[in-house]
Amino acid sequence: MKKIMDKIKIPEDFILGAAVSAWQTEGWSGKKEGQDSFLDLWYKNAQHVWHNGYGPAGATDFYNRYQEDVALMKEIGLTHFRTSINWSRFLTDYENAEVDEDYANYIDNLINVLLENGVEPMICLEHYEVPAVLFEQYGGWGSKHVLELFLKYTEKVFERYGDRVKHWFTFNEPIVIQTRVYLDAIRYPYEQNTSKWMQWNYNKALATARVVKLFKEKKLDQTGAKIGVILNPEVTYARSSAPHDQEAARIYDLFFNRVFLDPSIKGEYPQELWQLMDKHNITFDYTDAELEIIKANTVDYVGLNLYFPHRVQAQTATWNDEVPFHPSYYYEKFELPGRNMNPHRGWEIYPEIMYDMAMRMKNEYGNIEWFIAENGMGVENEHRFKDETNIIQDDYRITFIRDHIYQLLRAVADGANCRGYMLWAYSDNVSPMNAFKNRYGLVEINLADNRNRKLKKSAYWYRDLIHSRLLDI
Ligand code: BGP
Repeated sequence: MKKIMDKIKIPEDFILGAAVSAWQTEGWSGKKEGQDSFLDLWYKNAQHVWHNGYGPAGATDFYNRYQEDVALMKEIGLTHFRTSINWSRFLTDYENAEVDEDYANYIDNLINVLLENGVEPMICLEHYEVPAVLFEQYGGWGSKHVLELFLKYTEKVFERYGDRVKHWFTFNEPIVIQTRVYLDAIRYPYEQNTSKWMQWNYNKALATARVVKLFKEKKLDQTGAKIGVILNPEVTYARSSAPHDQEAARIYDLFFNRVFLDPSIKGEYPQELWQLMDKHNITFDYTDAELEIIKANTVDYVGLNLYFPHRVQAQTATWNDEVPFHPSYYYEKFELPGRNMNPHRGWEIYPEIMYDMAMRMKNEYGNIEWFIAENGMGVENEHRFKDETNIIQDDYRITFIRDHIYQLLRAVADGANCRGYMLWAYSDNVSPMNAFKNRYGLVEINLADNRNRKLKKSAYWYRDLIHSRLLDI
């Protein structure tokens, strides 16, 4: 690593940006009858997840206030901004892909304003925004018809914005919704069903390959644009070097990481995963022609969302054979004694995940280009850290970001092909889990005061980092 005094030089082409998603910021302003996403349904039916009455209805009102937000992004100096297009709002008719001109114009304007201000847009086609009606009618991503509708939607998006957007992603964390729905059974329809979970995983991996194919057919690859997927690999550490704990971690990795990393980057599923699916009778429906599409259409790059480590050991409980198969047949989580915690989110803070994942990308995934698409720290009641100038003094966030970027730069120095860091989040926003309880933003959204925006101390720190490209150590 290049050091200047007690600072590390950040490579000039290393992206320093920030992310949000459509649903988590836009609010329901302008949303039409029938345009609910799956998450809207969940929020409408689960009042307990609203935070003091604030939730996705108002969100940060980004839909109306994006110009103000882009001005702040420019002030901070963000080179890249990632958000999504809300599938459920982009169309008025999902079967025939009829575009909602109001929403599509808003996206047009947003992209233009970003570009005019020197902020490169990174656009994700789905960040948990599957239309609710497709879930109710067809079972969501379990259905290949929904996959076809996703392609119709994507085609319209490419036609409309393909001339300007250079960074595209199919999904954000494609494993998450079905994990909550079919493994954890904490979301509608509250059914533990590992087969359905696998089918969703497969259909989304196939959808990514089909979108990559479409991208090439539309010749977007010849415009300098790239297409990828944003995954959330769970950087996994076994409790011990004992064979049973190592095996638990290996299987955990197959089910939760390689299930998307391998088809997206290598174009095929690991043999060990086929064997496990076979053994437990959870193999998804597929055709050889589909597997060929996956093989021929791998992504250009990947975004990785890394927040915390996952620590596993071999399952200690005796499995009740009457319970349907669940991957935890093989593993259980454990908490490392004395770990450094973010108590607000219940997540361990362990910046080495960055370095360890980077080395894995280098050694196991052909050193494909990638970047951190999300990493950040959610904290409750941040207003208590306001100083006399009314600015939130979020030094804990500065330390968090610095420590994580440091590990990335260390990996880059060791040959990792990591191209940047996108902080979660540009601003405070609505979490699918608990609305506005935990705040992640560089920018405070003051809900009680007309959702006014104000930079936090971390925003000034990030601004200085972007300008100096020197990281304190
Ligand atoms: C990621 C999601 C984001 C965001 C973030 C913070 O997994 O991609 O959308 O929500 O996590 O997590 P949470 O909101 O659950 O605290």
